[in-house]
Amino acid sequence: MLQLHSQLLPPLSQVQVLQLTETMAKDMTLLWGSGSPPCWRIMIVLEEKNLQGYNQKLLSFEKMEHKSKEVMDMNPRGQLPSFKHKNYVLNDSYAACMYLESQFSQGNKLIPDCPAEQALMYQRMFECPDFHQKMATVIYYNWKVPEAERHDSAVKRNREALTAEIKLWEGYLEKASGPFVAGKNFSLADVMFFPSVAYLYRFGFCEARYPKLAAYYNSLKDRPSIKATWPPTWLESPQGQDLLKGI
Ligand SMILES: N[C@@H](CCC(=O)N[C@@H](CS)C(=O)NCC(=O)O)C(=O)O
Repeated sequence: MLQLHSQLLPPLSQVQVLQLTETMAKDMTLLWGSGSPPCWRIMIVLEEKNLQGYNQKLLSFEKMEHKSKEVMDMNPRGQLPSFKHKNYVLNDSYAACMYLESQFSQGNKLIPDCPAEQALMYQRMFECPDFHQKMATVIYYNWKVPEAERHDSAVKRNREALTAEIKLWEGYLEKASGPFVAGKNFSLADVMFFPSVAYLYRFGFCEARYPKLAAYYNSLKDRPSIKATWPPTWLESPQGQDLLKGI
């Protein structure tokens, strides 16, 4: 991958850097859905790496556009995000974000060099699917489980599992050495974690009960990369559902 600051070449001007990053972004295509945390992760990384100007298409889950031929051709799982750089397909948000960070040196560095910081970053980053899964199990219970198969005991168990998971993260944030989930610097761990945290609040999670989580959410929601990629459907209708009230 082209290094922007090669020692053999004179330094590039701001305008040249912008032109180069624009050219790189033109080789990228993202098919995405509004409000989807995995889609949001890739969009945050693209902003952090100054890769604006990529080809993108907003598709509707309601209209089942994630099962359209255009998506299925790129992603046989029929899921969003579907992403490619040149002809390299990276449909999984973790794969795409790690690839972008390793291939593009410009913009913000999202994996720290310090071994201790890096270890914590990877640990938190790969714990995020646990958090996300437990939240999704509660939110999508009625949608996923047919009426005849629903049980109050399962709802209770799922909510308890989510509560325990949230307590774990509240504790992590309490012990963190900085404002980010893996310490002093914004990293891929935040890229993975923040969209799921925002999803919690979108679904009626109470800010007062977990002050560290609320502070984390409120401090990051105005970060430029996050603000620029805020789900458009959430902007259109700021009031979400209250499925997580009482958690
Ligand atoms: N592991 C994938 C998960 C992607 C995913 O679950 N996408 C959801 C939207 S958030 C989707 O497309 N669901 C529709 C379906 O599975 O049919 C990633 O992290 O990118």
